[in-house]
Amino acid sequence: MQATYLKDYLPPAYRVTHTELTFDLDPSATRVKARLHVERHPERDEADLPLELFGEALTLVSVAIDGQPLEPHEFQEDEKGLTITRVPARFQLDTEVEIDPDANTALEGLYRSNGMFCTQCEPEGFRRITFYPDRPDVMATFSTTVIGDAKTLPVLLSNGNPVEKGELPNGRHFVTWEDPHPKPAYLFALVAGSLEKVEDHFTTMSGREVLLQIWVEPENLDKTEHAMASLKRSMKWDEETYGREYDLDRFMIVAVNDFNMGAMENKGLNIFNSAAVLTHPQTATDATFQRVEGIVAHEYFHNWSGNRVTCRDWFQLSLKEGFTVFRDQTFSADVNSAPVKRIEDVSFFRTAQFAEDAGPTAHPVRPDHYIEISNFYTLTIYEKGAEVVRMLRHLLGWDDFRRGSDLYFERFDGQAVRIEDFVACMAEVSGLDLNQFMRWYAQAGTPEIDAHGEYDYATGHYHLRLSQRTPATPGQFDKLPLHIPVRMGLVGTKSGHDLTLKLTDESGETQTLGKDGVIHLREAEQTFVFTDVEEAPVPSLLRGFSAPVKLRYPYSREDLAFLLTHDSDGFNRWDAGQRLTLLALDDLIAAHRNGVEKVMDVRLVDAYRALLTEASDDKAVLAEMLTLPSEAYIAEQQPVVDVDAIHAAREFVRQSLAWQLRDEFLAVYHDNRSDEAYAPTPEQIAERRLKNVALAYLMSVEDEEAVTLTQQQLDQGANMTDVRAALTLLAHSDRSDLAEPALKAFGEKWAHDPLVMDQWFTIQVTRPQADVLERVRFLMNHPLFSLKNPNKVRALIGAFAQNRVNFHRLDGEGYKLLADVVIELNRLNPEIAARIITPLTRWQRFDETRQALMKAELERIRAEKLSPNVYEMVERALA
Ligand code: B3K
Ligand code: ZN
Repeated sequence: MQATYLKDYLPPAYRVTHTELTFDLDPSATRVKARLHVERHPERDEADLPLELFGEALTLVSVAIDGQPLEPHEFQEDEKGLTITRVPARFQLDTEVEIDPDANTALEGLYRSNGMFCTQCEPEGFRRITFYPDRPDVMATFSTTVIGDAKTLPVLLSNGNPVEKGELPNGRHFVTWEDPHPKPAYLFALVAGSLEKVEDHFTTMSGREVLLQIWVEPENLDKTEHAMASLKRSMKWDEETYGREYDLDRFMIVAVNDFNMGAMENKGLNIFNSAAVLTHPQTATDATFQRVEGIVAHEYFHNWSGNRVTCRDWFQLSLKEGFTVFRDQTFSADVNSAPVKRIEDVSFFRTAQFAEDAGPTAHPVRPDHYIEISNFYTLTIYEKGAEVVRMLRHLLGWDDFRRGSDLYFERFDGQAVRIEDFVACMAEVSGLDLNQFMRWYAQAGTPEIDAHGEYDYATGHYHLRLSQRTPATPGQFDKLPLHIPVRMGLVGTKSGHDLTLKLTDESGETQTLGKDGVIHLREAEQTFVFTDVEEAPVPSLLRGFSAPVKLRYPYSREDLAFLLTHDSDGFNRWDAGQRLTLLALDDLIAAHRNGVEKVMDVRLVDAYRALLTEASDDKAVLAEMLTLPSEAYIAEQQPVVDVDAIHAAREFVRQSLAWQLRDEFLAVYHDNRSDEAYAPTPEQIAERRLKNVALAYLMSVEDEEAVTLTQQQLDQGANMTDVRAALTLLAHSDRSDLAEPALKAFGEKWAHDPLVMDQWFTIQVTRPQADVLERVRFLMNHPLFSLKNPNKVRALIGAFAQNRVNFHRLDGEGYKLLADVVIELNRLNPEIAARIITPLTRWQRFDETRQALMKAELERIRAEKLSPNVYEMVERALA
């Protein structure tokens, strides 16, 4: 299969200025008429260039230029599209095609979900709707007429504003929509169905009224309040923080059950996976409430970072995704607990993105080639891309960063641009040389920094030596040093306070950075000298995770315990606790492997006791501090992953803490039970989290009182956060006498609600008990499970693949199950198949037995007739 290369980019030969579409909707035979207003591209003004239109799975009915039907010899059609050999410099192209939405299980292009028609066009789905120059640098205004059955499809939506509607013969009706903002085809959307709406309004900063609508199936009308509130908060935040105002008279969100991703930022008509928009205290957990808020914000923010200014080509995907993730992360931090948001994001990043960056599918934030672009909606493009933008913000400071962002939006409004255009704006407003910084976009792999500090009592100088190296990744062997912002402090060991940072260069020139400063690491090895350091410090480095790197510093356990209590940076306080716990876990993992008795580190118990008893005013951070590193994160630290030793060591720590701090955990549980009515406020969320973390410790040893409290919490059913926590604890304990009836009752109670049933599936297949694989197979036959629904696949199969002890069973049955599903999905939904396969691609990290088993499954998949999506993943995994 052929790869596409960034270096081969050429502007399109023709551009489309205006696109008129007419859809005559039918479940299996929808007719799409397209009239494209086409002209030669000024940059490629050569006569005789053929017109190339992409098209897949389309049945061509007719094609005409300026009203003249084309003769068969005037065009060629193949499985990739349509080529018209000779066209004028300016013309109207009319095509008509037939498509089959019901046959579309890939969920790209036009398809049906629960009887509702909907679309997903990014990145290359529009070519499954009509013949089109389906690339992001072709931007046109759209006018779309949707025709459908008036009874079954009373609601007909598309981008922009409705301009005309009416009745048609045979019980049909139509609505015409106009979108005045030029856009690439990937932002096109259409929805038709029997939907109901919730409405609200937003007055923009210049005083314009915007109509806000959330469209859902009737039974979900009571689950939209939080999304609507989140939308209004996002609109306001983007005005206040980035000066960005909304630009249409209406903004619509539609909830769809079958959706490959979380949501899609189509202009004026965002389409959401129902899991990413619907919430109700009884059906959604706090985590879901927060996720919905973040995704609603993310899609809304795309209206500027993505839609008004879009990507020239798909290699630039991180231009819109990295920046927009950074924007949504900052938004969530502003409206919730900022340190906790950062802790959550970084925990996830260091587990999942680091693993991607160290594996066979590692790629730069701007890849230079791909076989299937859908495979590049990755953690590297999104999350590492966001970290790179965050580094720019650290390097420039907020004011210059904002000026750079203003310049970017102003200069490139209505255009399709490249990553360097964004960075150039940042360089221009700040005067900073960002040439070296651009390497962050080109080099894959996680840089490793080794740090050493030395304090000289006699001179009061502190020397900090930093060295950096980026490991080789597939196709990239030699890496150059990166420009890395290291935010830091020096915490005085006597005072416990941050000391003033006076950075002094060789010529003796001193720059005062305050108590919390950013130093610029640019060389492979660099020493920073701080003067007038009044007392011996412990360095607090990479505060707030100021760069996406692995930082090693030879901290003693005493240093870490000191930072855990004294670091002024909430994130680094938490990180010190993680490091301390990891050191203890290292010893225990070694003990487990060597078959010697495990001994709990008393310093860790003391540190946890202090956390639990010293009154903390930040419950949200405390809950994070009390959470042990996940098995996946611990695995990331090991040269060869030993799943069983990791699980045993972590359980040992959990249970030791539970035994030794039983009363403290119980007290925390009782102190954080509130009977206030549910609200997704940061305060309430923190209390629930803390309470349930405490309960989880106690349940790890099946403490009698905890079992009773868990059962009570479940029976009380105050909200899904508490219910899910309790049900999970029972189901993951050995008390099957309680767990089985509880699961049964829950399953019966919620059988009508697919999003709750997703949780029910997940809870059952994430149990550590050894019978899980059989349960997965059993649940795959459950009437409510379907491989055609991506949420179900994620809830059951995706969740099982995260169940480390069971997925990595030594008989290879876990791998086999996943491979079977990949093979099936390769046919139904290649995009999901190529995502769900990921755990198998990480075979290098495991022992030889598991490596062989995983590779055998990859080989078995390779022997199938593969979609480009799965082919690319398997080839890279086995390369
Ligand atoms: N831009 C969409 C991505 C959809 C791609 C699906 N293949 C979601 C988002 O990042 O907002
Ligand atoms: Zn996005």
